[in-house]
Amino acid sequence: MKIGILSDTHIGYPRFYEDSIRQADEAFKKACDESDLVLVAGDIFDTKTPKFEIIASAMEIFAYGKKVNWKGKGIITERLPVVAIHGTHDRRSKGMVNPVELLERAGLITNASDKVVVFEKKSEDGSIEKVAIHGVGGTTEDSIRETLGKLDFKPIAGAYNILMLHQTIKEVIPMAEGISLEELPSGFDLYLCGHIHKRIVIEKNGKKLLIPGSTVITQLKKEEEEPRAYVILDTKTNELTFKDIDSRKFCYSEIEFKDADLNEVIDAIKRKIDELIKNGESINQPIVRIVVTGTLKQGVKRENLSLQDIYKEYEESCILQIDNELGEQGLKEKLESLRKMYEQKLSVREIGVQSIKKRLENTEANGLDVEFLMAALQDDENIDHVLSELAKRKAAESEKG
Ligand SMILES: [Mn+2]
Repeated sequence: MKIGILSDTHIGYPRFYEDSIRQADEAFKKACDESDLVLVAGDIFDTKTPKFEIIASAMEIFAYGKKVNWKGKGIITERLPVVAIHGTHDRRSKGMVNPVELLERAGLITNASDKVVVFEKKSEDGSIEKVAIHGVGGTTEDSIRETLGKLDFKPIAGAYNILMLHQTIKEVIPMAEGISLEELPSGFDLYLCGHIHKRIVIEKNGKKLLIPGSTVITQLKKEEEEPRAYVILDTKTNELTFKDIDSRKFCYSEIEFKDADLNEVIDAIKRKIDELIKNGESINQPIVRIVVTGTLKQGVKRENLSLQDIYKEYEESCILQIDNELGEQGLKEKLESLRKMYEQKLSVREIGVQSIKKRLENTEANGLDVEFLMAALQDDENIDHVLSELAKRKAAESEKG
């Protein structure tokens, strides 16, 4: 079977409203045209209660799925082979109707949030191929394990099994709260996850994870520079092919300065923008984000960097965002702020000592040297040392008494 996959269309995303609709439209329609079954891994909408205008746009897009001749492609299952889950943006609490359920009730999608749906395709030679989608609607990071435990999904024998979810995956974003591939139930042919807006395929301990990425740019992060895409999965070969859509181009660049004056900064920003937008005239203005970092000449203030003229100059040629992260501190100012920090730290420490004393009042450790405790507890490996030290002191005290 050919399966068309997309995610995080964020229809109605306010900053790039038109893009969110047009790019979702292209990705969804092409995915329908090129496959026997389409999967959407959550965050179809940007908010949980979108305006009617946004819902109407989404309905127009998904109405295309009803016009496709799925039967002609060999699909023998009665339900619509456009399968979606809700994400974290279009999730509402239990008992309330979320906008993905609206699409379901309008007959425009098959909602696989927290359930399994199976599709069958009959080939020309009469053989039947089965694909099972095990859907997990987007949920909070602290409840996903419980949800997975309750659902207790197991691969169906004789089928190509896909676990579709919408969570942070630790292997992809290690710093964040999330769930690791290892914790996901095993034995699925593909783990499909929305939520992360960058495209990724990784394979670890026999688990193949696909993150299709969003169809619209939302965060203006460096990692979003790749074109937006949908994916075609061939279940026979297990091959995944990213198909770029005609998405608005996005360029990100950081420029670092050292003791620069304002003209230098302005010239460098302009040169960088020219360089970024020169390749390829597009009908769509590209999105350009420039982050300026580093230091300015002594006496030059970062607030005096006026970007208005640059914004005006490039108004026609790109959607521009410049982030001024320049520091203005000379050595003297830096020392001064360090001194202030130190001063504050000292007082915070004193407050800490008071509050620890209070907390120990009703424990065995009452009356012990809090200063000693504070010093010893700097390192968590010292806890055992502190406990043994406390025991010694107690013993010494009771001998005295
Ligand atoms: Mn998203």
